[in-house]
Amino acid sequence: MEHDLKTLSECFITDGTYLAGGPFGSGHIHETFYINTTEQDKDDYVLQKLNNKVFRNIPELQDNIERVTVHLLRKISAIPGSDIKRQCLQLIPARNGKSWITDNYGNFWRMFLFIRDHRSYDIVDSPEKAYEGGKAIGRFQALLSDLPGKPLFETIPDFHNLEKRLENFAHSLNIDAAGRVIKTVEETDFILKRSEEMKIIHKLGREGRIPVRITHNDTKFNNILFDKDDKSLCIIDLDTVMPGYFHSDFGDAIRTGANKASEDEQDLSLVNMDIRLFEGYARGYLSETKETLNPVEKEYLALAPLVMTYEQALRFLTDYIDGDTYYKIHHENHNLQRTRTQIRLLESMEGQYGVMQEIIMKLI
Ligand code: ADP
Ligand code: GN1
Ligand code: MG
Repeated sequence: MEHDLKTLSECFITDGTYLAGGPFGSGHIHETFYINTTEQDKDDYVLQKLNNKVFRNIPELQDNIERVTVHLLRKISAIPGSDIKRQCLQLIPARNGKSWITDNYGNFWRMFLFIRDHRSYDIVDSPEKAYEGGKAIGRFQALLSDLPGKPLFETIPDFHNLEKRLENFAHSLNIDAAGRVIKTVEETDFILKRSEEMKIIHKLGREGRIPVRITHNDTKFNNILFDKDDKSLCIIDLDTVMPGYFHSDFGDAIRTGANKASEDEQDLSLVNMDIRLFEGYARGYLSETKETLNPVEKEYLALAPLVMTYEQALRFLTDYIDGDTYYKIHHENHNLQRTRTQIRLLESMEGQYGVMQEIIMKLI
């Protein structure tokens, strides 16, 4: 559907005048548009049509984002020399007094300040960038550790709860809504064989051996923006900031940032985890969090990338079997392709797990 981006943009209190807008970025969830303004010296914006099938309670979601962005802004602006327009994600208020609007079709929209002169990477090519990414995630967690007020709203219940995801998977296999189960025998077998060992982090949480903290929960590498010198600038995509375990953030960034190929690479021979990128990322992350992590969190850190890659394989496979109801896809077998890539990546991590553990031991 064509959207009237000009009229929608004018529902928000922007500084510059609307010039043009078009699709932007490679996110899998929302529809994101870049809004260019006429004046050279005024800000540009990002307009998003929110996916309210994935996020069922938009007012609570936006309340979380308001609280988180205000807190980050307060802390980052106190740092001398900070560039808050580029280091803080900032919501633009709507004219209705809220931070979102609804259009005539019942769609929800919000607007952010566009972070100027940034770089974003779907694939990471150097340990230095990986280090910067790790540092950024660790710092983000530290900055949010003293968020005041009630616990954040759980925007997607049980988001990283593997037990629940495996239950849903079993249900999807039974229903076979798209008649695709027959095409996924090998992948399903791979998933089911590992289900017990992959639940470990969740079990540790339930037993109170690792604490619930405030985490980002979607630390895909392209949600970390960099500046032109490849120093990390800002973490975006704050929809899933909520209570969680540090392991999810540590692991998911490696899943995406230490893979030599893209998340949906067709040529599986190109998919593998580069141990130098893992080392760089872990070094950066631990430089910020070493003092905070408890001994059990440290002990299981090396397992986190395997668990998150497993979870992602499971999520893509479930969506394929359900008939592609969750992720945006670009071709018919996209979710199956993505599943196979994640499976190959997990095999690569399994082969290097001993070295991953040694690296973490050395760094803590
Ligand atoms: P999704 O949940 O669909 O991934 P994101 O919030 O991550 O949505 O936005 C999609 C993409 O839009 C990002 O990967 C990034 O490239 C771009 N983007 C989002 N917010 C901003 C911003 N404030 N400034 C610059 N680019 C942004
Ligand atoms: C989605 O929103 P985006 O594209 O950054 C998803 C993540 C997945 C990722 C896989 C809210 O991330 O959990 O890991 O796709 N976000 C949500 O590419 O489900
Ligand atoms: Mg994103």
